[in-house]
Amino acid sequence: MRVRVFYHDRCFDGACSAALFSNFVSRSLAPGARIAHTGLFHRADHLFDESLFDSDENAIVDFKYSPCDRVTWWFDHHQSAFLSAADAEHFRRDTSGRKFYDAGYKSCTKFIAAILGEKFGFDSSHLKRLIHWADIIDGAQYASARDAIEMPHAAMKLTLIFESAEKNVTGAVIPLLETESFEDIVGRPEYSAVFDELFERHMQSIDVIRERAERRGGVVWFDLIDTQLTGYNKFVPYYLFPESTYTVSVLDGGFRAKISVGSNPWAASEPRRNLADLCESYGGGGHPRVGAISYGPNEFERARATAAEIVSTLAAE
Ligand SMILES: [Mn+2]
Repeated sequence: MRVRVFYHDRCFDGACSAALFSNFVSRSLAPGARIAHTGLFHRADHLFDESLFDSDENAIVDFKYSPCDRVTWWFDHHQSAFLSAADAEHFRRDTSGRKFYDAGYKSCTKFIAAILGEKFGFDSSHLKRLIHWADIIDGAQYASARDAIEMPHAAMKLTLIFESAEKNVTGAVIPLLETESFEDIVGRPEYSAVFDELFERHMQSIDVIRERAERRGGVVWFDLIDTQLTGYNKFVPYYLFPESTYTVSVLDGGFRAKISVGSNPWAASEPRRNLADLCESYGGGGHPRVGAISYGPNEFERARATAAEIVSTLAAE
């Protein structure tokens, strides 16, 4: 049997979800199955290349719903899980008993562990560190902004590698997550060298963001399009501006012009605006506390205009 697991790429929770589901496949669902992993990104044009739904079981974890009938498993916890009302309706009518959605979970990994335990009798306690850390990292449950910036734990270091390494290593690490500790993975020579370089760049990005950031009301806003940065640690703004409530940024993500909208996990009062709703109104999505919008690779002016509108909206809160 062949199984293909599609996961949210360059995302710690996406990788942990893929590792946990693959572990369930090889230990319980179909021992001996050949398992392949395929990463998915949010982008302005097509999300799914349906020709890749080529296996006996095609599973999607931590990513949007696909109504394609060759998809046999689905787990997601994003508020923006459905591209359209028709997709949501398609999910509602599903009778396979293998498609699951709960936006109440902070991580898809913990959601999958709960469902596999409850409905399929799968004990995932041997992966409890994986599940624990996916929930901390995807739920932004760090003790402080300083903790999030300094990345003292190996799971945090691995997150930086997933999100920022020039060569995407997420797919190569997924099988290791089933058997090795985060410390051992990050300690491998090929990854520790990558981490050191990225951490250095991460530290430099703090200076770039400090230089570029402007405050408007409770909003910190910055434009990184003409910098070398293709991403940044989303907690840097709150480390630099602990009083802020929201962050809006635009950057050149290579295959997309990306607008990121976030809220301060350590804000004195709970941010009121649902950022998934706000991003959905521009064709993006996410979670209530963090969202993003992707435009075409050269639509920088359009991205800047949208970001400016969002800054005005959030500054008026
Ligand atoms: Mn997730």
